[in-house]
Amino acid sequence: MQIEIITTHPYNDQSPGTSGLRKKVKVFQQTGYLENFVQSIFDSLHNFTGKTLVLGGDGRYFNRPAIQTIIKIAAANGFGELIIGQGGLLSTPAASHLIRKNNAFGGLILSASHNPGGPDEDFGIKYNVGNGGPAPEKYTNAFFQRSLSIDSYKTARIDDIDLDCIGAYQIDGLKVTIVDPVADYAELMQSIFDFNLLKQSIGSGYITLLFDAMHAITGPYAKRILVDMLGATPDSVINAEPLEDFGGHHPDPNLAHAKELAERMFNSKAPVFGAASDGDGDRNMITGSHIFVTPSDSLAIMAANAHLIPAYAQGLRGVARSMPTSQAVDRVAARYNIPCYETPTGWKFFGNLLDAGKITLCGEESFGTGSDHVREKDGLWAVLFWLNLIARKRQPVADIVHEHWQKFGRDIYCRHDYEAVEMDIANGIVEHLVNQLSALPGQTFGEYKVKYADEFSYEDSVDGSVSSKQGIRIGFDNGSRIIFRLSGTGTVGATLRIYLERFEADASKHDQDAQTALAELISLAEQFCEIKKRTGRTAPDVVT
Ligand code: VG1
Ligand code: CO
Repeated sequence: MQIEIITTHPYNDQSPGTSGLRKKVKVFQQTGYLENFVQSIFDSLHNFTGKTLVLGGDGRYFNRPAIQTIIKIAAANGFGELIIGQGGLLSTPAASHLIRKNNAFGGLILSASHNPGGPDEDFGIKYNVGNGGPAPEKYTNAFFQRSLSIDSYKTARIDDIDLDCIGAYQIDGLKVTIVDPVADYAELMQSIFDFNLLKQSIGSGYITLLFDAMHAITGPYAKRILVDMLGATPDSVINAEPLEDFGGHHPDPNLAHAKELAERMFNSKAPVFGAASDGDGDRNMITGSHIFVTPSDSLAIMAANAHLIPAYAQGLRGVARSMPTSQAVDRVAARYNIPCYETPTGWKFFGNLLDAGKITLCGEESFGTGSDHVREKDGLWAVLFWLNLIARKRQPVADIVHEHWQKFGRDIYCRHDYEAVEMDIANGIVEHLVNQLSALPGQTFGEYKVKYADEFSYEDSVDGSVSSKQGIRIGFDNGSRIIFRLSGTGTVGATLRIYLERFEADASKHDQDAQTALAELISLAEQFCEIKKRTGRTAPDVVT
């Protein structure tokens, strides 16, 4: 294999965010941009000669050329085998599973997740380590440092690989294996859930369902598992064909972006269960006939009922949630006397807890839930979890949710996103918030008395690493919280996320609309951060 060393110049903006490096496609198309980042990753890793790398992406625009480029750089850097999803496709959880199943050294996942795709939209790349999970911060920091001084990359002079043909090729010392992106993942799902019960419940018509793949990666997965294996009617999966631009939409599974699903779940002929997933298949939105389940509640309900699922019948070792996720799961953990961990936003912080066997389930308010079966959040897994729950409990989604609230109380919750805020304004808001923190504790605002106000800092209980500045928290005496964070996945300006939460124990008040129930906290949040005042905006761009 002929290897070339190509001279390059460093870019100064290759710092990975919450989940990998995300930029506009046009940025990635600059000379050497992708190459630099991939070489910076390989330069920061050690002892991988002859080892296996998993490679795949969510199929968005630029996926295929990027994979061909990466194959050549990986070959030149000495990997022994590349396992690639057919067509260059792999959902994020399926990639995580392939890394684990094949004892691979790591994997590169090409995705910008829920961000839009297309020539003028977003692309992304993320490195996952040998446990199948996103690279922890010590790696991502090293990648960035290396990218600032890189002056050359290595590439192999080989022809493009035919990504569409399943099979193995040998190119000198390199083996390239093109695999069915769905098969191993489907088998894993079969080992976790009660597929016979699901087949019966769907076949008998007890469960009717609608899954919106949003023209993203989960289409082929949902068709194979829900339709071919479990017998759902083919029209149960909508927007099933992956498109490079996701049909021009945001592949973001929430009521705002999964419009068709939202409409059908709230009309008179609504199916029993409805769900959607995001660009790379790691997120999930759960709905039932005339009900939307907030992700924080979904995590808590899953934890409370996990013993009904074959793989978790022995109970949970512990649970974890990201800091802005509601405290609903904490109540379940307390009731069952299992540990509950609070981590910063981003799946990379769950990896150590999962590896150490401290937790079995974990989740985030941003439509992500997962378990120790892989090291990523997993959209279809959550869908199958809920289907299995409905089949076992023989209850509609709304009843499951209401029963849960009766037992544990309801953590009324919502998130407001202000997108593409000018950087200077966003930084000004954060500074303004930080300046107030020391004076807030003890102050009373209406029925809310501030108990603590700080910037969240996390110490990993497994390796002792510390991650600071992970969001601003204002907590009140009655358990309510307001949290402010700047997004680490956007590509235009800054996105301010405001998370609001209030506990309601009284079952007669559980049916309130969240925005109404949280109105006082919402206006307090504005008083603290002044986003409307400073931007002239009147409302958030997205409310979830
Ligand atoms: C967002 C979510 C976070 C999630 C991350 C990656 O990050 O808030 O919970 O882990 O996206 O998810 P941020 O920094 O924009 O708030 V995905 O599905 O984009 O890989
Ligand atoms: Co995603």
